[in-house]
Amino acid sequence: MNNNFYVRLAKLEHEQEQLFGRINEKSDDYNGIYCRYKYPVLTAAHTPLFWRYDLNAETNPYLMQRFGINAVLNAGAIKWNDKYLVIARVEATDRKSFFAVAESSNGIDNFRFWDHPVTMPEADVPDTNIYDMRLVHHEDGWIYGLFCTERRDPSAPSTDQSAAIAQCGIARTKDLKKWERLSDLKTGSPQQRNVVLHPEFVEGKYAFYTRPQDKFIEAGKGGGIGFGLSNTIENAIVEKEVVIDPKVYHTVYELKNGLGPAPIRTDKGWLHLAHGVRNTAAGLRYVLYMFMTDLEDVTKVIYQPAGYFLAPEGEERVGDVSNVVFSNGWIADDDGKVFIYYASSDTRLHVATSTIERLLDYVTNTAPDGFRSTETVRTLNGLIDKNLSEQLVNIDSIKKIIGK
Ligand code: M1P
Repeated sequence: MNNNFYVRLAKLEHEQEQLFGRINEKSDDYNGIYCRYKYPVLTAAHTPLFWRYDLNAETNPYLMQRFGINAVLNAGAIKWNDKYLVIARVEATDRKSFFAVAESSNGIDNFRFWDHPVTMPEADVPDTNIYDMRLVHHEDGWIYGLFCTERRDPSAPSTDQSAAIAQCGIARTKDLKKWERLSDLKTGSPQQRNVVLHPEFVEGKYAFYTRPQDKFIEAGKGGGIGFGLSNTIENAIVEKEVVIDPKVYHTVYELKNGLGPAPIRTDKGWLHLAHGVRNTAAGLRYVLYMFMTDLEDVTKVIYQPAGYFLAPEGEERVGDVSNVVFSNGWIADDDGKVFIYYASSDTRLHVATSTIERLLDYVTNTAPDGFRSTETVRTLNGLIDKNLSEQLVNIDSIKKIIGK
């Protein structure tokens, strides 16, 4: 018997049970809008040992990994049978991503992957890579998964092995296990990523949020969060794409942006979470921002706070693609609690919690971007003058109360 094999296996199992059993704690830096949790909810180390190791001492005497997982990131999310489910982008060490469902009973810790990843049927033209699924329980009764399907650019010369084309793949399911693949979304744009299905019919049609782009990385002439309708979902075609939330110079979404999860309906409007990208001397910086659209006219943005809602902090800032936060999944509970799943630096998945009430307060009461420093100072002076004139809070007495 190979004792070393069993000693190491016991250690690996023990460490993973400790990881699963670790209670997630709220971090101390609550900002009144949302609360981050201290520990990532999913990492590569959360994937089952039986995905990574051949657990037979005869065929794997050195207990070496036979399958490498590089990262677990950008996850769609849904409440299903009273469980919090995320469908994560799992990236193997061969760079290929695939989807895998993990579930938790409280949404903040003890996420465990289902035994098998999703076997996603391929489209007519096989996908080279698939990632970033947005899950939507549509009013037609199906659960849809919209995701990016990436393939090599067939027009690229053989000397160029990095030219790629991104499009929106569409699949549907009733149980998150068996998936039916539909045709990729067709639009007038050369490429698409970050496409999201609106959960309700609009004018009796399927409604899509898009992100038109000319190139694989740069949005180019395209960009902005677009919107369009399709008569069918089986062969979805968006003939007319209108940009509802454009890129804007010198904002956090100057270079490109993209919708995150499907919007949440509230009595004041549709709440949206999106990512914005700007360039810096250190490379691209991805942050999350929010906006709200009208209940009657879903293409009309009625509130949009200036700046970011959530930006990478501390350890979140470092990973495979540093200085990135990205979200494509959130869950709103019936009691108004909201679980926001976001990945940091294309490496791991986190959760932050808020409530519909707080998110509405944030979105409707934070000043919009004035697009110039003068306007930023005007906004700040408005707050300063209000506080100084009202004198509602005496900082010294608060310091006495909290003993500082
Ligand atoms: O690397 C950051 C993100 O880049 C892409 O997002 P976008 O299309 O907006 O640039 C996606 O590949 C995403 O998966 C990734 O997290």
